[in-house]
Amino acid sequence: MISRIDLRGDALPEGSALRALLPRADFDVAAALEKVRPICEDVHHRGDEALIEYAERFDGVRLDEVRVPAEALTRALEELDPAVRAALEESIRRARLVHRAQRREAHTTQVVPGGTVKEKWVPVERVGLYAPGGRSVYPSSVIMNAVPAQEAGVASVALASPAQAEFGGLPHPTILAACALLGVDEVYAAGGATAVAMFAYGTESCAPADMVTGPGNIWVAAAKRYFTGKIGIDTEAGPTEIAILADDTADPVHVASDLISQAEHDPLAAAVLVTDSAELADAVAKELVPQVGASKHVTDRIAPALAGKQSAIVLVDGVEEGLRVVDAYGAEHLEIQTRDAAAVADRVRNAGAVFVGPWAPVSLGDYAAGSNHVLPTGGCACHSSGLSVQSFLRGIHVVDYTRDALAEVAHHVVTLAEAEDLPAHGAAIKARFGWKVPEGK
Ligand code: HSO
Ligand code: ZN
Repeated sequence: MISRIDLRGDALPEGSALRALLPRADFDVAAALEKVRPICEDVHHRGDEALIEYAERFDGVRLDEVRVPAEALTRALEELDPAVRAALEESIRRARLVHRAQRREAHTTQVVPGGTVKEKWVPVERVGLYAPGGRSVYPSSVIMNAVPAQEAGVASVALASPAQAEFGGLPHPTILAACALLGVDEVYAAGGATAVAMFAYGTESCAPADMVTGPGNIWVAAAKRYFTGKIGIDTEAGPTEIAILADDTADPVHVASDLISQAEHDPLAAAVLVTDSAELADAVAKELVPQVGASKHVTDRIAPALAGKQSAIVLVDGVEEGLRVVDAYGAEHLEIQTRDAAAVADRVRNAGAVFVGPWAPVSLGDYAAGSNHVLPTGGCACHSSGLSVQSFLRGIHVVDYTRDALAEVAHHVVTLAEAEDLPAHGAAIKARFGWKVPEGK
């Protein structure tokens, strides 16, 4: 059901050599890029008409308009199961607590008397959020995208999600209800690459956005890559990953259920257990069998995800070596189920989010820890962070110098300009002082 990689005995290799020993799914965004290019350009040139045609082709439903009417949002909220509503509200409340604390204050540094650099934080003006449809109807992801954007102060937040034939061409009602709870009232029925193109270029009914975020399949990732440089994007989301660093104190029942929980997302999802306990490895492998058998999405997702080359049980000599392995892997989600889990978690350098000890499973973070669940995958945790208020802010340096403060450093600026053979740069300084370089202090 799940393969094993035995890294015990020999010293572990360093960096990329170690990473090469670890399992990972193929997720070839570059190949998909070629296919999404004509679709994005079609949306560019034909706007809403193209969106309506693609909804008919990909989602099997003919739309009158792509913008979702306000009444549909109100109705979706009225018809929402009260238990789901209460859970979404609690999830929103907790996410707001955590993300509000991420707001940034302007900070001014006095470099010299009369010379300051202020860093001010300005939200992106308009953001397009994407929520997938099909097998991944995740109102929780609407929360994880909308809350940081709103807490950052983004003035205009719109959302797109695929048209669903069974709901008369509207996006899924739970997505609409989540939008209503969040106060996102500008919603479009558009899916995949076409939705990203709609936000990037704008159409008759949708104004262009400065940034697009949100999870999606390979087509969404490819479209985001296509627009990189034109608009802002969050990190390209690949298939979900869970890594668990565990020792002999971990409960194999919990470890197995947590591995399965993320395998449930996708046949390409990765579930990786790193342990120094051969007993735990055996117990987890054994425990997976009945738990997988009892789960709902066995054949289409869980079994292929666990059996895929991206998933494995990795045996290491100790927790120390285990830490090196999980750092080399850079998981989207990393659980620490060891003795002194908090101390071990403190030493982790590469992970999208870390879950400490037996009572913080990834499922908690997916829905209601307050943390964000839009996290870097595919090893991108080595250089990127999950979605946060910061993702929607731009830091702008505001430079303010007096005459004396400029005079003090003018000779250095002129010297560097000459060293770079850019005398006009120096001249811009000299012009202010009668074409002479003031004597520095
Ligand atoms: N684990 C997914 C997010 C999610 N889980 C949504 C449930 N719903 C990626 O972090
Ligand atoms: Zn999940």
